Amino acid sequence: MCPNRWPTAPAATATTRPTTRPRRNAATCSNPKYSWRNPGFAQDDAHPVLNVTWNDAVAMSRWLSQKEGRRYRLPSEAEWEYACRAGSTSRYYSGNPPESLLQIANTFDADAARHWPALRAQAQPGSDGHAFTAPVGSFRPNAFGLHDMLGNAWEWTADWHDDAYYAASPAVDPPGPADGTVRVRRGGSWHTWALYSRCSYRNWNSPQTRYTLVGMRLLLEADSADR
Ligand SMILES: [Ca+2]
Ligand SMILES: [Ca+2]
Repeated sequence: MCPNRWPTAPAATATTRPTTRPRRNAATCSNPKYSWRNPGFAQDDAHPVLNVTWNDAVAMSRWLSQKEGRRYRLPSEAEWEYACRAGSTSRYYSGNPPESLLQIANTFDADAARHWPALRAQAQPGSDGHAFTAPVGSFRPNAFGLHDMLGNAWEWTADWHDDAYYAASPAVDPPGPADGTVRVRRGGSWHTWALYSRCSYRNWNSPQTRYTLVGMRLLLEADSADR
């Protein structure tokens, strides 16, 4: 679908002045004119980075590890889900009702649907307060104190995707498949329906893919002195 149609309203007004022309699904758009510096709508440094590839995330973790002398990396898919659930067994760490997401996550809500009228039927009823990205930490954290595990930006994980992997994986701390063609992302985004903004839901892209919904969350390994 249509890189050159994503978004066309001036960034400064995009959150306050709904466009009258339906925009297409951002998930399939990757116009070079948009980047992590310019996702197509207003952001500042408090917002999550978007438009970064899996390769970018790995490069960032290597750079930061070298800079600080500690080990940063992407979480494995299992680590990510453990961190998202924080001991919960429900769809969301707020419970099972989709409407509970409004309290904990920035997803595709009624505010966002004003910019994509054709997708209104899929929108979360009600308002989470953000049509595009929200400043990180705007919503209450889960039981581990982690914010935005669901919604706001999809998060790359370290793992390759393999549908059959978990049927025969180690039960504890599975490290992920040894190889593959696409990397797993988790958690949903500001443009994602409640159905997909669950702790258990998986999706994936090639390591070279970037678009306006996908960012990263790096894990900092605890030093032995921290444990
Ligand atoms: Ca929203
Ligand atoms: Ca997220």
